[in-house]
Amino acid sequence: MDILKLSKEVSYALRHAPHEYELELDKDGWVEVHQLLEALRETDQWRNIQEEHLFSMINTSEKKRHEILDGRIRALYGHSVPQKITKEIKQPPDVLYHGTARRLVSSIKEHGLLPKGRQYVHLSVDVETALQVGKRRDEQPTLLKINARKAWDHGTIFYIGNEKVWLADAISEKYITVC
Ligand code: HQG
Repeated sequence: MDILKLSKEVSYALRHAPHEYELELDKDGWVEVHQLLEALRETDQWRNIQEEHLFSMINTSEKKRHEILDGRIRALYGHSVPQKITKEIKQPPDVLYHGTARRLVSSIKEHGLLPKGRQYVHLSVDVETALQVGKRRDEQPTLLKINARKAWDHGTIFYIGNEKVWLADAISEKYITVC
């Protein structure tokens, strides 16, 4: 079982394309584990997939992308489905980071951080994680420092994705410093 490939397909199904799998996410992004398993088993590649493979996908991943609770599974962040996934509002750490491509910085300085193709802007709790995110788009990514304390105090809503990933609807350029 190729667990990395499985994780990518589960992310695709639960973040972007549940309808391709005849799945319906509830408002918090959950689906029944057995429904996901049945949908995956329809392809040859995942014919023998069991719940234990989903557990090992979650337990061996360096990022906490998915969670299973009471027979249901969901992606914790990254959604692009049309129906808005509700996330828990929470006061963020005072400082958050975002890693991005050098070519995007001038637009971000002008318009702030926008969710683009996803439902939320994604922010990292530490520099290393933010740079890893940015490296997906640029081998020498730019690090942005977010004054999350000030943004929160001034009314920006933040949501928790997992312990390392925070979400926001948008971040005004007023709270962003280019490092
Ligand atoms: C950029 C992965 C121009 C933004 C990662 C980013 C993360 C702007 C891109 C998670 C902009 C959106 C999300 C503006 C934002 N003008 N560009 N005003 N505002 N952008 O992929 O944060 O590994 O949707 O800087 O690790 O890169 O899949 O967001 O470059 O946690 O679990 O628009 O996805 O997680 O790109 O990544 P994305 P992201 P996984």
